[in-house]
Amino acid sequence: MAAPPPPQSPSKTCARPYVRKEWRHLADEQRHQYIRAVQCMMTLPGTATSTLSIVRNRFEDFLATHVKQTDFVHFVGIFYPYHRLLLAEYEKALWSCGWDRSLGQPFWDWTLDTGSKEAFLNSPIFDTTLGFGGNGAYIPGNLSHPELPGFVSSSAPAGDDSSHHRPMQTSPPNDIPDRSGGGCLADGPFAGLGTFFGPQSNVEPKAALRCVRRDFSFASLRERASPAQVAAAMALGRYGDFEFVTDSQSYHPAGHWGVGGLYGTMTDTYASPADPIFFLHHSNVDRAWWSWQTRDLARREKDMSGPLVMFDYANVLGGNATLDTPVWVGLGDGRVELKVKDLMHIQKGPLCYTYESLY
Ligand SMILES: [Cu+2]
Repeated sequence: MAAPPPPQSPSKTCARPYVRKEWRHLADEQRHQYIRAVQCMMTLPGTATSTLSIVRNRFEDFLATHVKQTDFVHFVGIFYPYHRLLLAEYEKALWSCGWDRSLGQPFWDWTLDTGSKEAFLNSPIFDTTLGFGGNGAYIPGNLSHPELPGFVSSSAPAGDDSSHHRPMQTSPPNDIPDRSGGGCLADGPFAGLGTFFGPQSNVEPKAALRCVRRDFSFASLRERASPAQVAAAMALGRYGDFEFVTDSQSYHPAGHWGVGGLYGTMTDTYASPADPIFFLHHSNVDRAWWSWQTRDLARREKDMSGPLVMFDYANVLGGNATLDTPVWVGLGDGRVELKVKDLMHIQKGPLCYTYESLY
């Protein structure tokens, strides 16, 4: 099923792209409106509930499809097109919940918060009124702590025959020395938020909700999402290199680990969209891809590669993604399927948006 065209462009043209802005560049009333739209999604029925009974609402539709698809859409070629489509669908749901139709999914430009730990902790993104709330309470622990929220421990036995399919490298490479939280999200408009999803790919019904957790690690953000790291990514020549470096090494894990640390929901590769801040992080990940694409757009709107199988960058288990590789999101009635080539340009085909600024 093809995605319907965005509401502003009944024709194939994209005369008035909607604008994705940095969170702190939105007016206060717009920030309130965005938060209310996310809260509204949490009150509407989910289209995926008939497929997966633990889906409680429209917001969790996006969590559900991400959890079910994680093994096929990370550390693979379609990482970027998949998340581009996921956000485009999330935007439609926001609009149907009152979000301003001239605006798209706001982004979190992490580079603005890598200057100092104080700047990070005081970032408008974590504001308790006009943002997404702050850190969780501190919980002592390390990678071998028994209360890990379903981590795939890096000490798992070698030779485990599921290792091809387990995202070993998606866990932080070692303990996170400056992790500073770990407890439930306790302040801000989403305080007390929980889900039945997780940890990781677990979708079995449970007796109690699991809270969304935060475990800030400024070092993870600074070391991997600094202006220098972003500039280094922008200098890469081929999509295959750009995808590998940014997906698994630099700013993509930085945003997840900076907020999620060791115990936080954002560090859970599968269930991270349970934290609403996920969508601001990934909007900036997409902005970085578009920033890279527009440096040589004629070539890069056609440049697709990267493995079909997770972490198979040597193509031992499968081939590479191409412009004809299918990309879909949504479970059950909410499913939308396109091809990579439909998602290579943000103002062509089904997409019609722009960023207020680029890297
Ligand atoms: Cu993802």
